Amino acid sequence: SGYTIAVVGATGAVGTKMIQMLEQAAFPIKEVKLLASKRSAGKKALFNGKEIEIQETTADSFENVDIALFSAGGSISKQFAPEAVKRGAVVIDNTSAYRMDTEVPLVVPEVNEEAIRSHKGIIANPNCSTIQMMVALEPIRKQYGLDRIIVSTYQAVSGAGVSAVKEMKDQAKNMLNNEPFEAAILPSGGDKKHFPIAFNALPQIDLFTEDGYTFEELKMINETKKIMSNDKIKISATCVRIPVVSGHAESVYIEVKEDGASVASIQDLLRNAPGVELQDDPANQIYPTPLDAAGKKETFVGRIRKDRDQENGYHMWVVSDNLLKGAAWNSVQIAESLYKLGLVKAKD
Ligand code: A2P
Ligand code: 11C
Repeated sequence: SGYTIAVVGATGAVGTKMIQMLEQAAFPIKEVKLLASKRSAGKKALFNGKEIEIQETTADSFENVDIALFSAGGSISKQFAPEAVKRGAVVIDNTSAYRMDTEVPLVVPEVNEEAIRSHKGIIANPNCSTIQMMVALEPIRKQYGLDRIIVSTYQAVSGAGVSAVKEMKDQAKNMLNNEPFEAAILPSGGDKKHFPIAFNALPQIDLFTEDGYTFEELKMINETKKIMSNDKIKISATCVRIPVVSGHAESVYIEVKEDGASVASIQDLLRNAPGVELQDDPANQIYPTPLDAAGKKETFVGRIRKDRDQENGYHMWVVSDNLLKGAAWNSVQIAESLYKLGLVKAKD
């Protein structure tokens, strides 16, 4: 007995990690269905050492499924999430398709687990760069309140999928060998121009909107307000892609509302916060890096400093594996919360 779980996008950068994270989930699993496009049908993947055949995603794939984890792009979620819900599954969607829908809870379990109680079939997993910032800032918000957030990101290429990582590695190899290289994916598959990411930094993630912000930046802004249930937080973001495979890093500046904060008190809060590991000892060169964070589920925080001019201003450096806490692990944690709160009964 246990849940029947579907993974949609099981061959992708996030989907393959979802399979690994499900192996560590704190709920009983009866069966895992691995779904992708027709191109992958018949390929095999391992779950707990057992080979499972990947199937093409169709509406009927969701018969008897209890929980469906989606990470195959927004249009696939739009097409199939309602089909899964119609068949009685709870959908945990890792795309941006439903995040700002007022009917859909947007959840980081360390921050707003209780929001899943109001789900109507779909629960949204926030954008990776938003999630790790929420994990780091919620303990500070709870204690001192937050007036303003200014964040600049240094985002890994795996956030753009398996093919973008391959393109970066090919570019790097060719550049080192003085051979011609191609750029066809980044900064955004949907935009007109493409630039190399190897040995570069691209100040564009996703497409530009009318006012000069990218969609990735607007995701960080709008999702933060929704997750923290506070439209009044002042927040601005600059999102940059750097040639790292996995692990998003963020320089985060905050202004707290209440008096009494200090570097030491913020360090104490984060030392005891769920999902956070404090790595903050500059004298011994201890601070988080993407290479260290890759493969781990925690959000790492270091370089906590007081602003030199602004009385209530603090700076910090926040790093987490974008494919784990930023995506697959947060999705599986939401499934754990559904189980823990008794919100999904296995169908048989
Ligand atoms: P496939 O490998 O069969 O194309 P990434 O985010 O790494 O680019 O991965 C995208 C994921 O979305 C892959 O698992 C991919 O499967 C899946 N996908 C793409 N198109 C479809 C589709 N039409 N139906 C279901 N899954 C899809
Ligand atoms: C990136 N944050 O690093 C993006 C990937 O809304 O789920 C995730 C996009 C999303 O490129």
